[in-house]
Amino acid sequence: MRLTLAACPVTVTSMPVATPSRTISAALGTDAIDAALASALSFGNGCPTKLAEAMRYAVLSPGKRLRPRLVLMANAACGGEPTEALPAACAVELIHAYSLVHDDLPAMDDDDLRRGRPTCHKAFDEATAILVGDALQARAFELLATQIHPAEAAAQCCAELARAAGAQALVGGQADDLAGLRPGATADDLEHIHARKTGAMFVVSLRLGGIVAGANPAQLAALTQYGQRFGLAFQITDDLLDVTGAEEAVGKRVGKDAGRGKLTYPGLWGAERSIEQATALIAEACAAVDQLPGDTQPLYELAQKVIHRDR
Ligand code: GRG
Repeated sequence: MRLTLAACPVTVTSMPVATPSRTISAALGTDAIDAALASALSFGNGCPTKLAEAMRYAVLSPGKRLRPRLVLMANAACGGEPTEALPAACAVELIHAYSLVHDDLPAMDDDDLRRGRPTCHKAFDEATAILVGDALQARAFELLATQIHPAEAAAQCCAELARAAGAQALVGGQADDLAGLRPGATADDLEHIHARKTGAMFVVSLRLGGIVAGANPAQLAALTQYGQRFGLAFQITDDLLDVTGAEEAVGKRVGKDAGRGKLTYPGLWGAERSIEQATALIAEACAAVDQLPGDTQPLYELAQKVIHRDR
């Protein structure tokens, strides 16, 4: 079932009015991202054929490419030249793909379906899936260090991505999520997990796009605000899709959260309030980037898609 706002009497008043503008060019859409990812995963001597095949299987499978698109859109919103941000776009998607591969392992979420296909450890084997994650992380930082210019921007991108993917963010959030929330946990407890597990990768995607464009601190702060709100709205809709989504559309097993007694936003607030909250967050996200000097239209459009998505 598609998420719908029809039942939700929310008037979004703070949404900036979209002005006709240059939209992100087709050359920087998902086809360009996939071509750059394929090129980043072409290894020469030394990489075993099976490992390279499994890395490509995990990364090039039909995901939404939200994080790399956010890198390019943030770059355009800060007046950059998005082709220069493509290595950063690839780097965040490699980290994201690694996290999905490891999350699907039996020791973690134990899933057999991802992006509409068998998970990496099912299509290959567990040891290969672990190594895929290891190698994708290393490749992500290699791309940033060697293909982002100038060197100061490369170093900042490496530091920010490392922090977002590390113990205080993605990995820490995952560890707390696996540990589970105590009975009586609140929306703040849930947000503390999701801000690290889901939100940090969205925030860093936007910031990397800005850094490559030479954004100033105020512009990076605006991108951070957009990313925090976008990330939380995305998580709320992710939880809603687990309740209402169709497995073929979502591309992964649904109904898992309730089956495991996991605390979710619809579980905490109900579906209608969850949709209202996601809608309000998206309006705030769009308002946050209102003053950026470049083309913000793609950021507005992607934010809208998050609350109307069916996958
Ligand atoms: C293993 C360190 C480690 C972390 C795993 C990614 C993750 C953390 C868990 C996956 C479970 C999950 C549903 C997380 C919430 C949101 C999320 C990251 C969804 C997947 O992202 P999408 O929808 O995926 O952007 P695609 O396939 O479109 O790229």
